[in-house]
Amino acid sequence: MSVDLDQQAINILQQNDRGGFTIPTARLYPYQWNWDSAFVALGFATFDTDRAWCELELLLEGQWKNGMIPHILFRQNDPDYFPGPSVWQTPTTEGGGGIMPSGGISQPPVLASIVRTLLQKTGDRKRTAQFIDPLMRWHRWFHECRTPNGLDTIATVHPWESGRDNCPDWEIGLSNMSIDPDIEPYERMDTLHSSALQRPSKEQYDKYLTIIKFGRDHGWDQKVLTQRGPFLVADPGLHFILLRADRDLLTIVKEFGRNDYVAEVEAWIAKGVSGTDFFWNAAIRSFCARDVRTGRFSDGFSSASALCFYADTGTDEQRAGTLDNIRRIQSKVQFMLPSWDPDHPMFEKQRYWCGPLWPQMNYIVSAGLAEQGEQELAEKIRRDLGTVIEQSGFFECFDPITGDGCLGTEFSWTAAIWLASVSPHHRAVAA
Ligand code: 9WN
Repeated sequence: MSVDLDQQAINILQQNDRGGFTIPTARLYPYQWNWDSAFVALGFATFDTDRAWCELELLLEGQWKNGMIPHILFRQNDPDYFPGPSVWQTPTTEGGGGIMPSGGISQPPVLASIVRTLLQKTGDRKRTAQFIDPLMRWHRWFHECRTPNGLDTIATVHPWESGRDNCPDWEIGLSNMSIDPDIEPYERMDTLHSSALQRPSKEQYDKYLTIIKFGRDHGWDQKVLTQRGPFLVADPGLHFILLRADRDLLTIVKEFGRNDYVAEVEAWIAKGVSGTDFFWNAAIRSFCARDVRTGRFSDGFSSASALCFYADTGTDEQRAGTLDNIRRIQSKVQFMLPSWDPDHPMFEKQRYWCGPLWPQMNYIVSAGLAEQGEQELAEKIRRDLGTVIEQSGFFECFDPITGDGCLGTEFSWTAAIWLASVSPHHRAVAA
């Protein structure tokens, strides 16, 4: 049974291959996405290490002059997706952008951590070395362009940058925003390819487009977008993922004797560790998103709240509170870990980031818990992902109560995480 699933997963990655890079799923997401590609490389690495490196190399092709690696690379125009390149209108290199049209925001920087994993798996120093400068430039961009004045942590300007698009976390920022009356009328494509009941609302889309319009009107000047844009929320997901990635980048630069970079990365790590407190919502003993301008906390436990272990940060009390919340949630759902708190009034078990469990998030949550000695919870999260995939197939995300698959089918990161971590044979097939 699972040998067949291994083969199915390999077939999915090969079918979604568009010539060296992989789309997340046909029709719904027909371009190369940033953190998707990074996770996908882990899957390719189990049967074709050259192809795994290639996925990441092509992602670097989209890097902007200012160091940002965008969330989507538009190598061609595909009418199946909205908003496409004609809406984003990002500059090309001469205007400070990249060599190809792209999104004007970034996505969670898991790349350095995955490059480190590939280095460990393949021992390929030559291919690793070419990532060092681009990774430094990207992380520096996060630390410089996404750190708001007066704050000691990064924040995000658009829910899409967090990768957790319509998580209820963003209400603290979206509820302060008004919709720009000048956004052009538009037709959504996502709700043609998948159920509208599982996707973000019309009001949320209007606000997503309002932020894009602001970026476009300001020539995608990233500092202006951070300081004056319509939305500014600090996200524990981005914070913990960047801190972990900074740690992995430090290991890489040291291993490659790049002493010129060591002090700078160490300073980023120190900033990340001290910035962790900003996210601590003592009222619910969870790391939560926080609106930077009002200081208001979000009030639910998300799967990103659990990433403090992955980032190896937080006090004993903060870690204990996080574990208590995870255990409380475990008693409420069949399959761990949902993306949003089942006790919160905005929990919806099949609506995108309002409840479903997500393979790539749970992979890093589980890895962090295992590294910090919480084997039982780590294994429960890993096994539950295997069970829902066996039960329903390679969906984008899954209902945590029934295990039903939601949204995109034949999904690349689900196939990749299956191969790299969940399949009973994952160790045997690893390169
Ligand atoms: C916007 C591709 C991406 C993921 C995100 C997920 C979803 C896009 C969308 O799909 O976002 O970036 O149009 O809904 O939320 O995490 O990278 O799989």
